[in-house]
Amino acid sequence: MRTNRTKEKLNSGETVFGCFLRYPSAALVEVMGYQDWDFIVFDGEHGMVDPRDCENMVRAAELQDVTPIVRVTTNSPPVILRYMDTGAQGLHVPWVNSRPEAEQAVQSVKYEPLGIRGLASVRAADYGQAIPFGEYVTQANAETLTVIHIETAEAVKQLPEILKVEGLDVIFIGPTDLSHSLGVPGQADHPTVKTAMEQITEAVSKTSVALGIMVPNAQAAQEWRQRGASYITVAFESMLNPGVRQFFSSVRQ
Ligand code: 3PY
Ligand code: MG
Repeated sequence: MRTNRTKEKLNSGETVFGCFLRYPSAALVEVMGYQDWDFIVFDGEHGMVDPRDCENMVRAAELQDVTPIVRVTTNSPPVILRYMDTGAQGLHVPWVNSRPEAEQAVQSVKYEPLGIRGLASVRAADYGQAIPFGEYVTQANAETLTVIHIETAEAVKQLPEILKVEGLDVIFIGPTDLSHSLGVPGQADHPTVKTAMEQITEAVSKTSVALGIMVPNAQAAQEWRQRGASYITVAFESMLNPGVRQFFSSVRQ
């Protein structure tokens, strides 16, 4: 099984950068593999990525040595299983609002004795062709990365309890859903949202769990890096848009 380079970097204190991709395209992952991302998040929540697409996108990511991570729609073990079986090395679980939900997320990613993930000769296990199951299980438990989204008012309230769960690698702030939950949809800069984010940042800083966030641009990435975030993501569209706009502002004068 491959080393999870994103997890390795995070564990050695480095900051990692990733991109959310909602389009089910292995070719696009291959192209992005030339762009120096640490990881790409294949989006099965707000994107069209189903398990079959995910498997091909994972292949492209492996080709390019980018860590393949997936975001699922729901915190459900059978749903998570289908995506993790493709060989994705990490999982984003949206809308985690309580300690039991956080436990369920970790348990869906890990095999015995850490979790309940179903075991079979799937792609993640090299189809049972490479190493004995026992060794694979140990490696998979060590290499997989569990990221949970804290993106509701309830989750912020429950965060001290959520942080007691063993096996969480990243607490991820979802600014858009958080603003929505706090009654100011889309206003990630609203004081109420900022206060909630501050609470999350402070609670996570007292633990060994990494802080992650979605940012709109490089300036916000730098700001969040200074505030202690080490798992920083952007959306594919926020990268594409400035380049295209700049092109047209130069050529259509
Ligand atoms: C949010 O902002 O709600 C997210 O989930 C970002 O990925
Ligand atoms: Mg969200």
